Amino acid sequence: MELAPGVVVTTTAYNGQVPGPLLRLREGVPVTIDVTNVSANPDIVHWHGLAIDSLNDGAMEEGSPMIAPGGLLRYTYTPKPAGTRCTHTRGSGRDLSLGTYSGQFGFLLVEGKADAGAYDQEIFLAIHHWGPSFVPMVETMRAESANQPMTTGSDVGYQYASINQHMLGAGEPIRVKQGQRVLMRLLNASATENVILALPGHKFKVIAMDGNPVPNPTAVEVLSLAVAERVMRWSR
Ligand SMILES: [Cu+2]
Repeated sequence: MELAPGVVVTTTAYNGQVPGPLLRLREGVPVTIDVTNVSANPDIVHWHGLAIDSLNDGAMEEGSPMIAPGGLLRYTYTPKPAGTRCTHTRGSGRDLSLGTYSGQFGFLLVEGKADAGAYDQEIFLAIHHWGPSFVPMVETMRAESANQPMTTGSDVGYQYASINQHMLGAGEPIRVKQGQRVLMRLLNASATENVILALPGHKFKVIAMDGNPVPNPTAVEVLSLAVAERVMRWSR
């Protein structure tokens, strides 16, 4: 994947694309999704934010099966509740080329009766961090009292960040016309980093968080997304 001219990362991805294919499902309408694992490692697909049975949920700790290399798994479930959800793989152990460090994530939209209202454009933005490595974790408070940095373990640091396929400045800009109403669906698909976003000169009206409608949509200048959090907002 070429994040920017000359900046290339190698990763595993759904159908060879990052983010993976956009899945649009209807709330309450059963689906069957076949996943073939053509990678060299056992894998699993987690359907994040869905209320479904544990065999199909794609969570090892709940007993969902892994997909062996070369194997196929058929997921069958009835998607609910409506909202901006996502798919991603799970786990990695200490291998930073696997699991949520990889490009295996994508948007999963469960469309319900409640509509987001009229809009001119719908834009999907997924944020991810690349080039992970273990870095020393420094506990600053204790470092202060000891008068020197104290390494207490390891953390993960990254070389690059991207929005969809590209680093800031390297991709196509979002093109809008004056007065357009733009529905943005944002996903923090980073393995470990929280994300703060702003679009100077614009405000975002947050209408859903973590895929679920907020009771009082509020206009904000800065959005903060925890890992795997999704925000849906209006931008003018
Ligand atoms: Cu998740």
